[in-house]
Amino acid sequence: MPKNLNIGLVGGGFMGRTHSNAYCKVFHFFDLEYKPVLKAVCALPEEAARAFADKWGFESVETDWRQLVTRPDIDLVDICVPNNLHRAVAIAAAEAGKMILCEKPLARTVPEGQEMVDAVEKAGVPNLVSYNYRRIPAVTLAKQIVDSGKLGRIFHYRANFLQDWTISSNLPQGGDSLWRLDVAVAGSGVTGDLLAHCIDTALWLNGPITDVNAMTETFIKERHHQLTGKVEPVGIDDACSFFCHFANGSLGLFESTRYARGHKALYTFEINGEHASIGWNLHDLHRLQYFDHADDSQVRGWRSIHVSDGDQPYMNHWWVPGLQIGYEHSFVHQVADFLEGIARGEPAGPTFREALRTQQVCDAVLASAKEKTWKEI
Ligand code: SOE
Repeated sequence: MPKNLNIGLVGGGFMGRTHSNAYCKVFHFFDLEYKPVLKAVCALPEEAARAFADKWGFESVETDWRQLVTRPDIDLVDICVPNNLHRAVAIAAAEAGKMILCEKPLARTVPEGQEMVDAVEKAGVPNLVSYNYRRIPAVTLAKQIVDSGKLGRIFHYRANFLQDWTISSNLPQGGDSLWRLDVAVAGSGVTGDLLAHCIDTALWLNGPITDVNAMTETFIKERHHQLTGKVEPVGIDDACSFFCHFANGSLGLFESTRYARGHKALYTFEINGEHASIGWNLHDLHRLQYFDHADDSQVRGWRSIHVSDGDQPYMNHWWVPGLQIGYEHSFVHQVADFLEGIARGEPAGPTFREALRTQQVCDAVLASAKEKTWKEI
């Protein structure tokens, strides 16, 4: 018989929906020892919390996260609130002995993230940071191919995350839906929000980054602030590019912006090795591009692998071979891996400690751009 695992979700926005959907679906598709139960959601105002609870099937609501994290009937606290609250909620949840799943980035800064790592490790509670793109089957397949050594020595790692939703100068900053533009809440702009995804995948696939050299730009310097009602300086980076060295000797090139007109959420990466290369693109997320120099020269070329067969990562849990899945499923896989890890006593990654490495790269990138110099990690 599976054991019930009571979920307490803090935050009822976009990410709260992706995580709730994952808890609803995971037990139908994966054989798990733990069955998630949507016990409580915490959001403000209370009507919004009730509406969210009714829609997703949460049994109860809270309006103060401190109440939620100490409730004896909650086993797992899921943090889906803006970045400035991650630290306080995570530390309180750890002290209350709860398992924690926290949205990315871990924190606004390394010192905040370090406190969170210390808290979960002191409490000995299972913990995971939601870098969901690792769990797109094509990206997980890329990890398996890299780990098999098929690429040989790696020369280049290249990644982009491009959006265009903040180009208008009339867009305000701050408040429920636009906190990502408010540096006090978000910590940074595209670096913590988008490049953090690219860095997490890169560290996972290609190992540690040793030093970085970055530039950032804030194209729109002032915006109306929704909470203060005043026009205030914009403190986030609208765009950031950096290059770096990896410990394995390869060179990295990363770019992210919210000013690439026409691109809504285009995350791409490519790895070039001595024998083979791989590439992936979020807008074609079920495909992995693969070039193998060992192929017969007459038919050698880029293969576009449709990652939808039962022997490819995660796919045996879904429909029948050939029927592809999408973005939402990365969150279902994340919950499945987290719960399986808890059952086995082997944590799924990235743990808070592993996600702190991404935070270290983000902080070094921002410091490098500010000081116009190389920064070691
Ligand atoms: C920002 O627009 C955002 O929603 C990020 O916060 C997510 O992490 C990313 O996956 C999609 O874009």
